[in-house]
Amino acid sequence: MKFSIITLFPNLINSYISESIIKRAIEKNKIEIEVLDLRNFTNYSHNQVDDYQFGGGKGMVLMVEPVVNAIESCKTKNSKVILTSPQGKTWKQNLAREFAKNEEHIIIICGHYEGFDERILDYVDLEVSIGDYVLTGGELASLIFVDSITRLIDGVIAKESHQNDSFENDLLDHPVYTKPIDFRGKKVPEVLTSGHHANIDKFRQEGRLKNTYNKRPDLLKIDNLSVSDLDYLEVLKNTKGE
Ligand code: 6GU
Repeated sequence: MKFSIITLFPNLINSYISESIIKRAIEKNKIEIEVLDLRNFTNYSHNQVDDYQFGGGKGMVLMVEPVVNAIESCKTKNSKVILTSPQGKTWKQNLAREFAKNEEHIIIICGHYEGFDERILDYVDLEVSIGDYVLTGGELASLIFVDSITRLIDGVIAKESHQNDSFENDLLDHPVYTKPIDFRGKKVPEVLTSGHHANIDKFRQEGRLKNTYNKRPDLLKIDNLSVSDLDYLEVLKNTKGE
């Protein structure tokens, strides 16, 4: 998977991708990240990339020309062009999964300033937001796209690590514990140290249901649940999630 990130702040991107799992994914050739400095693609003097909006109004607007030049410098017939914007479709785990599975080159344009010239949208496949709030720029959002897609690419992290992720199967993940077994009287549930795998599986599935019921009931989709899941949900309803 190749990512091309078009940004006014290449250092922000380079700093994040030079650490941890993303760094390792690059070293293992699972992904390639190309960082394109938008200022290198303008034909205006003083590396200008933004200007006032026609019609009046506050704030600077990203100009169409440098953005389109940057896209055209790296686009091939297999590229998907994403624009970061609070007006976009909300990024979700299922979108990350689709991109990880189907795409080979993702171009991400980091929006900035008050907005972007509307004509940029003609060169974009998908406008994406990371949530209902406004950021100063698209760099954090672009890193979120790269990160959430990369960890789903084969060989980046162990498969088992994301099969049970929150949002897989529309449930949050179950609680997990590590040593010590007793922390100030708070004990690790005994079943987890029992070695009884069927009981552990049951405990974990109930943990997923309980977490989702208590923290994100909006995610619970009855159609996706088994009969025993539904039975346990009834228990949760009767005990108010305890
Ligand atoms: Cl992708 N960009 C900006 N600038 N603000 C946002 C966003 C993106 N997603 C939510 N807010």
